[in-house]
Amino acid sequence: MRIDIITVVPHLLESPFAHSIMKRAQQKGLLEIQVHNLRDYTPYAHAQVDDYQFGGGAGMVMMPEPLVRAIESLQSERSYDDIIFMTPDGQRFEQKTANRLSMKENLMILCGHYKGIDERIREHFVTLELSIGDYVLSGGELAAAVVVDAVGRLIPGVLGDETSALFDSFQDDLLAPPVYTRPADFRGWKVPQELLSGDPKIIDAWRYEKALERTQQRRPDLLED
Ligand code: 6GU
Repeated sequence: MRIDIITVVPHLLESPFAHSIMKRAQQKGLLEIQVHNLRDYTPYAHAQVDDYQFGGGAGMVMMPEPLVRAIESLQSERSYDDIIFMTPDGQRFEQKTANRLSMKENLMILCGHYKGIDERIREHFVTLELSIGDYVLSGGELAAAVVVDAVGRLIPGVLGDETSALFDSFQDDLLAPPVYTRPADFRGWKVPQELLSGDPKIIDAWRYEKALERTQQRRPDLLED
């Protein structure tokens, strides 16, 4: 999968993909992430990319021309399955969306800044608008990093143990069960006997029961449908 990200703050997106699983995904050739500075595409003086909004009001709006130049320049190289705009008024990004996006070949992500982007870009280019939750971030970059991480780790071969994503919280509408590591007795706090039993049936049953219990306690809404 290839993901192109357009932003006015490319530095914000350096570290999130340079470590851990995202780094390994790129090294394995399973994921290519290209971050593009919107200012490289503007025809205006002083690398201007935003302007006052028509009708007045506080906050600048990202101008259409630099965005269209960036988008069309990328589109001339390959076709995109989705052009995603990160925005707090978008559809809520959930595991189901991550699963669906992980099967795509080429994704483009636009990061909004300031008051947002000119509406005509949303109408004519954007195919999917995503929010990562009901709170406002200063820009779409951190939200884009969240989406790329959640999607990237689902690409087949990215996670070392192919089955491990299957046990994630939310993957089956259940929260993950508790986990333990050595020592089996830490300060007198003991690891549940079931996990030490060595019997896969006992272990699986215990994990399922705890996942269900935890979901009932913390997120009963997940069990409703
Ligand atoms: Cl995608 N962008 C911004 N600026 N704020 C957000 C968001 C996105 N999702 C939640 N809050």
